[in-house]
This record gives sequence, structure tokens and C-alpha cells, in this order.
Amino acid sequence: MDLGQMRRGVDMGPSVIRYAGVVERLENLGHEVEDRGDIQIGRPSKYDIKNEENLKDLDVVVNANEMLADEVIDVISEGSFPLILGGDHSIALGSLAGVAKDKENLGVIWYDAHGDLNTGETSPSGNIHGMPLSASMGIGHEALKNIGGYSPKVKPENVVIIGARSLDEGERKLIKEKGIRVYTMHEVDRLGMSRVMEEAVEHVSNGTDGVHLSLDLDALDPNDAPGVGTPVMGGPSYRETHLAMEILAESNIITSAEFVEVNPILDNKNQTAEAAVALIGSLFGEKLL
Ligand code: 4U7
Ligand code: MN
Ligand code: MN
Ligand code: MN
Repeated sequence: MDLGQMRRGVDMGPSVIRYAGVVERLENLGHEVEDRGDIQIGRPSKYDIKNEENLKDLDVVVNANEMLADEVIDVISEGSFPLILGGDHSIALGSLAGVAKDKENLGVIWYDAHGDLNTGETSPSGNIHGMPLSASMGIGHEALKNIGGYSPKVKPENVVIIGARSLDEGERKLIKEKGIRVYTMHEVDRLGMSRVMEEAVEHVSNGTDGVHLSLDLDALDPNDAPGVGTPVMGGPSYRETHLAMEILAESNIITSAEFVEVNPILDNKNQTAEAAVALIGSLFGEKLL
């Protein structure tokens, strides 16, 4: 999927994450892996960029996410852990629609430089990859809210955003209005990643029946993850993010995860895909000793 934003190439993310060895990495940890391949999302003959609702390529994005939601539901019904690779972050719409299907109180960790809390009304870009978290909370366009045939997927009190350093006006307003827990880079600097993650784990595991990790590679500092479409200076390092994944692995609360926004065209020798694979390793219990 690359239609949730305007920079082509992020649809090759899953391909380069595979090339960086994600399957082998997980198998070496003793996990049995079934690679279900790519979801064929289709490509519009003409990019729908002048959408009057300020939602670019809405139809294709919605359709692709319906397919993803079905796929995720299928994986869960087999008793497996859904690990979703992107693609731009609009795919979180389908991931969450699948994961939250029979969960009353899904917790969500949104590890991202951005809030992804825009709607067509508040978005400065019209790019749907900036809207999946609000839509999943039941805010925004009907078609985005109702993927999987129900809404909302998550409650604001079960969400925590980590690593934020670029928020739009409407997103700030929504965060205040809904009381969403956000650890911006200010809190990460002040408290340290270890304390931030401990608090975040506590927050999302309180009264929830599963926790989804949505990790946007642009959360990392662009020095450590240059292959992203919307880089923002001053993010957590590769090491700090490793620590975050290790704390999540120890906490044993994560029931589904997605790694998104790796764009090989913008990357430096697959560095960002390799970072993603190493982080996935840590999330799934990899340790040096
Ligand atoms: B991502 C932005 F205006 N907020 O809505 C927007 F800054 O999934 C960026 O986190 C959104 O990469 C980034 O277009 C979405 C912009
Ligand atoms: Mn982002
Ligand atoms: Mn994002
Ligand atoms: Mn991005």
C-alpha cells in the first residue's frame, strides 16, 4: 500500500523487510512463520488527489483495508499472532478492524513521530496515512470509521502515543478533548525510554483484552531510519527503540503488531528495513545472552 500518502515506493516495504530476513529472524527464535504474501490492493488508473473531501484515494484505501481486516481475522482464528508489514500507515485501519473485531477493550501503542489523528477536515495534506488512529476511535469519514463493518475499534483511554514530535492543530485539540495519553519527545527526553515504556505498558494493559503495537519507522530518528516518507528530526534512537521493544517483549502484553512506512526508494542500503527486522526480533524475544 502506498496510496495513503504521496511518495511512491512505500508499497515495496514488505518486500525489503522480507529481503532483510524477517522470516528467518523469527524462525531462529523458534517461532513457526507463515508468510501469507502481499495483499493485492489494485492501483487507480489515475491518482485521486483532488478529492473534495480531502481524502486522497479514499476508495482504494478503504477497499484494501477491508481485505486486510479479513486476512487478520483469519490469522487470529487460526490461533496465530498477526504481524502486519507495510506499506504506509493507512493500513492500520485494516489491522485494527481485524484485531479489534471481538475485543471490547483493545489497547494500542502508537509508536510514531506523528499522531495520525487527523480527519479530512483537519488534515493539511489529505493523506489518509495521517488519519488511521482517529478513524479507529470513531472520528472522521464514515467509510474510514466503518472498515470491517463496525466502529469504533479502540477507546481513547486505551491508547498511548510514544515519540510524537509533529502534531497538527486539529490533532492537538483531539488529544486534549479525548484525554489521550501521549509521551512526546519531551517526556522521552525527561523520563527516559525505560520509564516511558513502563508507564505505557501499565496504561494499555489496565483492563484491556489485548494490545496492538503500531510502529511507524518514522518514529525513529532519521539518522537511524532514513527510509521514510515523512521524517522528523529528533526522534528516539535505534538503541532506545530496541529497549522499547525489549520491554514490550518482557511485558508479554502484545497480541498483534505492525511495522509500517519503510520506503526503500528513500532508504540508505536497506538500513531502515534492517532496523525494522532487528526491532521485530527484539519484540519477539530476541536476546544476546
Ligand atoms: B504517518 C501530517 F501534516 N500530520 O496529516 C499529515 F504533518 O503515518 C503527517 O505518521 C502525517 O507517517 C504522517 O499529513 C502520517 C502532516
Ligand atoms: Mn509517522
Ligand atoms: Mn504513522
Ligand atoms: Mn510517515
